[in-house]
Amino acid sequence: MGLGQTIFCAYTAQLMSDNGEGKTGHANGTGTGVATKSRPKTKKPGLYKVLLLNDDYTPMEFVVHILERFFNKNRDEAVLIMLHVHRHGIGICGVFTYEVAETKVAQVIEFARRHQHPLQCTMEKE
Ligand code: TYC
Repeated sequence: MGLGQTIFCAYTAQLMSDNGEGKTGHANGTGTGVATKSRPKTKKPGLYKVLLLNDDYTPMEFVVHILERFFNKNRDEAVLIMLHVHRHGIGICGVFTYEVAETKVAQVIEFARRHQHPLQCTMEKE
């Protein structure tokens, strides 16, 4: 399923012509019908926190850059999040739908790997 998923639930998708009473509808031959409706049923997507993990080697400035680049944080927000992770061991970068969170985690890990930093990132259901 994709993002912003909508499930259409046709809960009364029956037609009178199928109900054994003939095409006129009722067996008494009045030619009346029964109104039927399909109700679009929406389902909220599950949300996932993307978490950054502390380590002893990744430079603080690199983590700040990650938060600006992949999580659209301004400098001050990025520094606060980085320091929170540095002090507490783990911190939230953002909350996203499953596929977006998965993509962010992969982007962060790959970007860190390319720069030879051990920075780790994971996701967790809200
Ligand atoms: N602890 C690192 C240091 O002192 C900085 C750091 C912060 C690393 C946050 C990872 O997710 C992290 N250089």
